[in-house]
Amino acid sequence: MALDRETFAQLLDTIGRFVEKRLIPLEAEVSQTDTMPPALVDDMRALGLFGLSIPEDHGGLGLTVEEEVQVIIEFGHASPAFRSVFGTNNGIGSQGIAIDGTAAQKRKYLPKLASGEIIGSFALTEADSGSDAASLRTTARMDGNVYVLNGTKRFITNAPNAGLFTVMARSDPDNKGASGISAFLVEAGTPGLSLGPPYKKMGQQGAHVCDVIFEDCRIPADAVIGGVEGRGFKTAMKVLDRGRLTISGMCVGNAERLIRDSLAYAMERKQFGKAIAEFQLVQAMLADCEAEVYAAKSMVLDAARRKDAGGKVTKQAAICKYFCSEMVGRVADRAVQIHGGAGYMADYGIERFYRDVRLYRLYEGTSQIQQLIIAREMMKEAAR
Ligand code: COS
Repeated sequence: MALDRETFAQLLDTIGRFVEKRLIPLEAEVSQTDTMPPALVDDMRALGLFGLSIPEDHGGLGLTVEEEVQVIIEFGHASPAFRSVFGTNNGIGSQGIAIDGTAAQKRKYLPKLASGEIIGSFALTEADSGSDAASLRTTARMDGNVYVLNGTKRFITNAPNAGLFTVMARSDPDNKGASGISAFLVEAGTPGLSLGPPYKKMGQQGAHVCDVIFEDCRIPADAVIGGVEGRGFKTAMKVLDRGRLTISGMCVGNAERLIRDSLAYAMERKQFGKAIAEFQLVQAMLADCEAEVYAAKSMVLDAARRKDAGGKVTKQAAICKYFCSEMVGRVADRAVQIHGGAGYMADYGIERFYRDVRLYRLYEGTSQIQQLIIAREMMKEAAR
């Protein structure tokens, strides 16, 4: 543990109160306005939330993965859009640097990401390269002592607010495979970098996504993460291994919230002369939710501990992402069912969560990609 038990318990307690008192009351407003109140973002900065995972010597809290997952589960008790404000700074928007960056890159960017002075964003996906990430076509051509980027990145989370992009691009045009890809650090405002309009999404209003366009965008040679070409795909995969654990934590937190709301509703709502929670068919739905979230929480904490112990968790991270994202989808569906007509009405917030959690089965690798990774890792283990 990076923090002593008492300090970490205090942190969790502070975050729990922040979620209950500040975030939950704002859920409907943020969803309706699609805007995050700037004062709330300032409070998140003051709490250190942008630097949960960033090492202490670079200005972050330096939490272990297990601690970070516990914090994220707490955050999952509120709408996912809130976590998205600082999610990329702790995850895909900073981890490329934290894992594979040079000492100079870490010194230059991690403190600003940890404080929330800048927002980090991860640009991997393209129009024709989603699940097949290694087929990406954005190019990084060397011209004298600079790289020239050309291409369009699609559906990039937090891009509208980002100050720094981790961009995967093909630095070796003759190499169409994973080893032809490098990861670059590109600052917002660099000439040749522009943004598409924000997408209208199914859910998670308040979190913003757009395309990132590179047209003859010239960046210095030392913008390659780690200073070595050809390692960008592996950097991206390592970043995703970690990211998939924190998403799993969000799934657990969201499921806990949905169970809490569904149980409260079922114990209060009366039909046929008694609370609907007294009916065994409703109890079955509640029990299935509780059993599944217990399994999900146990597995993500186990995988996080394995990662903290230095193990490779590619398979475990994929298992967690697969199970937890599918689990919260089932829990959200049952939550609507338990709430009946009220579950379908926007006033109760349940239908909003139902839409919000749908994303978990898609981003940072679809459920089908997680299945593929799990089976591949099983075969590798068997062959050893
Ligand atoms: N950690 C470290 N290295 C990894 C790795 C990981 N988790 N996963 C793969 N690699 C390495 C492999 O070992 C291989 O290296 P060698 O050539 O030295 O052996 C290299 O990366 C290429 O890997 P692989 O051959 O497995 O690549 P594939 O093109 O077959 O695809 C999948 C791998 C499908 C797993 C990958 O494309 C993927 O995760 N797709 C989903 C992308 C995604 O999540 N997109 C969401 C966008 S971010 S919101």
